[in-house]
Amino acid sequence: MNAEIRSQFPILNQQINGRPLVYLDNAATVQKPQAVLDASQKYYTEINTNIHRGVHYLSRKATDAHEAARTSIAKHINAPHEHEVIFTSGTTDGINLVADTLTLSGEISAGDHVLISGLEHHSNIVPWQMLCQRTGATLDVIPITDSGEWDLTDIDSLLTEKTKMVAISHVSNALGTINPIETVIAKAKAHGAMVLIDGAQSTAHMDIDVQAIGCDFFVFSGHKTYAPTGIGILWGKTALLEMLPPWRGGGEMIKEVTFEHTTYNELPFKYEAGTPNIEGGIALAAALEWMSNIGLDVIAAHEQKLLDRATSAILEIEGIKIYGTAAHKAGVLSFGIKGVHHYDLGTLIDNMGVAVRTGHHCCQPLMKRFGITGTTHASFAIYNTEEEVDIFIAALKKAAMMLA
Ligand code: C6P
Repeated sequence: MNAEIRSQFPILNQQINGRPLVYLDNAATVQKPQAVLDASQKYYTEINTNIHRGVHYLSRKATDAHEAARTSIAKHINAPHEHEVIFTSGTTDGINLVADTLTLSGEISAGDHVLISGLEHHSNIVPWQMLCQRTGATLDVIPITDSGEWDLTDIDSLLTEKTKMVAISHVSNALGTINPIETVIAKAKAHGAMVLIDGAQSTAHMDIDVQAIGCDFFVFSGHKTYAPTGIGILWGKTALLEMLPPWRGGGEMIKEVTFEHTTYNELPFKYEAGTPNIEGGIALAAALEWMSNIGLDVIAAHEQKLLDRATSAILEIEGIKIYGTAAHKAGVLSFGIKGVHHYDLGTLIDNMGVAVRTGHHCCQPLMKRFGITGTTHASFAIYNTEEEVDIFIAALKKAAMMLA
């Protein structure tokens, strides 16, 4: 079964430095299956034109395909209304949209608090910092335990009636921790705070049901869910999206423009100024459908098997330290080897055909929490094999010996 799935990824069928590519950088971006490549190609070879703007045949066809993609994506995340599904360029774009419109609206102001956690990606830190600088609000941070989990000991003093927004990640990109978002969402809701979930690292590994999660906003990136780069989704509750002001001005987001005054379009177009990534949206719907056809539970179970195999094998290496040892983890293995710099390690194993990520993973505050500048980081996807895990571990052992 895995061999059949793997065969759907043409990029994996190549040699790097004379060795078969072992691609373990999936948290950064996943490779694209043929079904998604076909959806992109079909768009450009059969449909391409601008949408919502023409009466000609292709324009209607492209508009229908774009809106059908929105419908399909809404269904995938169980959004109650498809007008709540906003096309963005990715997770970063979605978070900035929410933070900026909250700033513009005055919905968050001096004296209010925003709560994030200590393991957030910079994309879920900096926009809130900017919001705080612009509004006079205060940024609070859930601390992180040695195992890389939220330390919720003081949550009741961190999350109070002053907290207006709780912006937290579903799964940590740097450590793989699956965060107990339900606990924090329940507390946020008890205090009337809004909740944004950064789903960049969860959407490719678990079923997403925004209604069951109980958040107000959910954001993710297409490129981490087997779709192209430059496309993503912001889902938000109708009442909030109606209440917040438009973000960027331009075509499509307007109802009527005069030099004196502009009225704005209804949802979702109010937040979609300019020509969208039409092909990206269509390919994203194809990618989510492709994942659903395999089954998110099947994907998660496979990645867990690889993670368990890699974790027990890596512990045999002298001087190894795993960062992120939570009981509930997605397929991410972040580690350091005593006396070895992560860049040297990453470079050496790249010479052996193994692609891993090294560095701070856009989580500098988290690295600081562990007193390090970065880690080496392997992350697994449905197309990876047990054999690849063994090649990765053997390469690591060899590199560690050379660098010792
Ligand atoms: N993490 C990684 O290697 P964009 O760049 O907008 O698609 O996604 C940003 C982002 C936000 N939140 C989390 C939890 C993320 O993991 C990412 C992207 C990549 O881990 C690039 S640093």
